Amino acid sequence: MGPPGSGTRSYDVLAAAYLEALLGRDRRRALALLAQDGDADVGIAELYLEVFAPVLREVGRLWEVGEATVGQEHLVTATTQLAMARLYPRTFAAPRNGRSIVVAAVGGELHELGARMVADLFELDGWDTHFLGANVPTTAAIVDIVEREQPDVLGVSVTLPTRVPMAGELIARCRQRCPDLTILAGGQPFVQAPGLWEQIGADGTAPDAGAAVQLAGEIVGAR
Ligand code: B12
Repeated sequence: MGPPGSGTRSYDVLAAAYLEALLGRDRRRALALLAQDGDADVGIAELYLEVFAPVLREVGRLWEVGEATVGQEHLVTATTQLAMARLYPRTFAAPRNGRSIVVAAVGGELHELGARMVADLFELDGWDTHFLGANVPTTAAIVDIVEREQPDVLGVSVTLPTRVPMAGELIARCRQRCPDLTILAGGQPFVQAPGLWEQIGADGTAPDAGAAVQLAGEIVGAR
């Protein structure tokens, strides 16, 4: 892993320090750590994929084994959302590439950060992004946006295995209305079960937000 910005620390060392600060409920220190190398130099994709995502997964693991409280998990989540938003002046400054994507998670799915990372890294790559967030109450609401925006790609994010069937329903409905739409499905169930994306009718999946941008670029570029 390369050093963040002009500093000498690697991203995994930064991730460990960020997590430690947050488990100590010190968000001021956590946010200062991220800014230490000068925000302008730190890679946004690297921060997302090598600091925020592993830290969120680790706090989930700690919670599962009883070593982190729900409060600590919420603090990590809330601070990371803030840290992501703080990078937005740079995230949204990339030159446009003329492509667009809608990213959403279906009703009952409260996990939002993975989907948001996907949307943000597409934005950083120059796509126009329509991020609906987690828990969009009806599939009709998502279909409606897709019909109005006519994006190149729909990204459906799922974390809870119980939400996979509803994602499949959404994909089927979008196919009826927009036959040319490229649909990617992603999130932890798709990492754990290779081939699940195909079973629910998607055109592909990717294990992380960076790989999702690459795959979508390849598919849309080949059309
Ligand atoms: C934060 C969190 C929450 C928060 C979410 C807040 C929010 N605003 O997002 C809250 C407190 C709401 C929550 C609730 C619950 N959670 Co929770 N949560 C987590 C935690 C700690 C982090 C999630 C996260 O942000 N991960 C980091 C992101 C970046 O990773 P990611 O989602 O995998 O996304 C990446 C890729 O998958 C991919 N990707 C994602 N979407 C897409 C889409 C496309 C198209 C593509 C191509 C790629 C792609 O790119 C992303 C970025 O690289 C995880 C731990 C973990 N292992 O993730 C548990 C975890 C997901 N939760 C879990 C559970 C059990 C729950 C609850 C059921 C707990 C409960 N009993 O109430 C509820 C369910 C709520 C609901 N109905 O959804 C379990 C799920 C186990 C399972 N398989 O079912 C986990 C794994 C914790 C654990 N170790 O047990 N949770």
